Amino acid sequence: MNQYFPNIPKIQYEGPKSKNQLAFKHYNPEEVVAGKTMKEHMRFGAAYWHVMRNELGDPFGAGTALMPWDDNSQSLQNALDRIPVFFEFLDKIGIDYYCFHDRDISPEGATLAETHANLIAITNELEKYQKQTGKKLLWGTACLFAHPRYAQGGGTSPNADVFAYSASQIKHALDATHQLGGEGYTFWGGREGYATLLNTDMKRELDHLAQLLQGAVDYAKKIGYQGQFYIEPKPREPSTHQYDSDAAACLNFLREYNLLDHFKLNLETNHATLAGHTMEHEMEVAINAGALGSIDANRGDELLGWDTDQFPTDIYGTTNVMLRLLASGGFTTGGLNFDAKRRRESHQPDDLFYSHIGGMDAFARGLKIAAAMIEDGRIDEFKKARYASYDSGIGAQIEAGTADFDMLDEYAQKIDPPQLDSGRQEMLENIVNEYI
Ligand code: XLS
Ligand code: NI
Ligand code: NI
Repeated sequence: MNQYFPNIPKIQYEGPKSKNQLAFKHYNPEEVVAGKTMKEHMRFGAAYWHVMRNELGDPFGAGTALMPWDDNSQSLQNALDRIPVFFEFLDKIGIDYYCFHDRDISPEGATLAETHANLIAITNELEKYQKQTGKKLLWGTACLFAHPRYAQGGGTSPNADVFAYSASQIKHALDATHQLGGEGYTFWGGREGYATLLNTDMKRELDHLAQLLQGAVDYAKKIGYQGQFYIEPKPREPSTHQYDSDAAACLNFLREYNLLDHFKLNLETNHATLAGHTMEHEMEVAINAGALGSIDANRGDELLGWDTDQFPTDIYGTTNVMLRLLASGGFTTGGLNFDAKRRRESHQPDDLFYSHIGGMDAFARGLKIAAAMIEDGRIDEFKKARYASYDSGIGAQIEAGTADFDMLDEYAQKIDPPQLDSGRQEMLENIVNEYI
């Protein structure tokens, strides 16, 4: 496998002192940290759409990415020809999992039947390569946002024929995911939202969205697909308001429509910040509900207010993710999927490697730092001590639900006015910086 990236060797771990930019400084796949190998903790995935299909355009200019293997056509042959390129990439970078949208692996045909036939041909080819290389599918998804028919939504389109198209596309994407042994299946509702309430029946759209998800759950059962379903929250972009706007909104939606047993969340850092949250906030919301499924690893830019999908190189960010991942027991079906793209200026194929190496190393450092912080225990102890008043006495009665308002009123009138301890934010930040 050395045809499409001739300048690139198989990327190896060389340790923190190495100056080789085509080597890992921190990601050492077989190194054991906190009881598991790094590889087992991370379960890194590559996004087919970014690695193979992102031309690196922006709203003001055309794509810049050099893809010498691609003839730029929408033909099935061109789609087939991309597959060995992708697997050479996976092999050289040492990533075991990948994720796809149906439409980025396989082109739309002249009819829906032809579209589905294309996907079957591509799925068979992917299966062949997976078998040859041992690479695995983390999750699949259907692209219900790019084609103009989905301009007003997929499941939430006001047009019932579009709902039927959505169902048809998901059905076939589920077949492909099932055939490829996909460990999960994601719904990212790119167009499942609205631009203005003047033309939108929100209640009906949400009912329809729930019906679409229920249909997918039912179909998966029918074909014996046992992978994990995910919803990926994002507040806006492309639609003005997306229904799956953040972790809490998704969980409420799933609860309201009795879907909570079938779905977990696929959280993305850049989406968290677009929603006005931190990634660690989103993770805690999901973990508290037992619904953390998978992670789309990237970051936003503090100066730009959109989904820049930058590679995660911020060590505070990766540490915060790994802290929560470790505390929650780690991934089962999920992984760290690099939903991240190179900057428009980084247009050469080699940049695919530099970017992923950086992301993988940043997560490896995050893992080591998080494991050391947990082992140190000072922050956990501080947090625990902060709530100690609930461990006994009146606090324990409050938590047990045995203190009613009369009792609390009587208690409050008896005691001296409450004295607060310091929250010590700065001291805790200093402890974090001892490790970074
Ligand atoms: C877009 C989303 C998308 C999903 C998969 O912002 O992150 O890439 O991960 O549909
Ligand atoms: Ni994503
Ligand atoms: Ni995104």
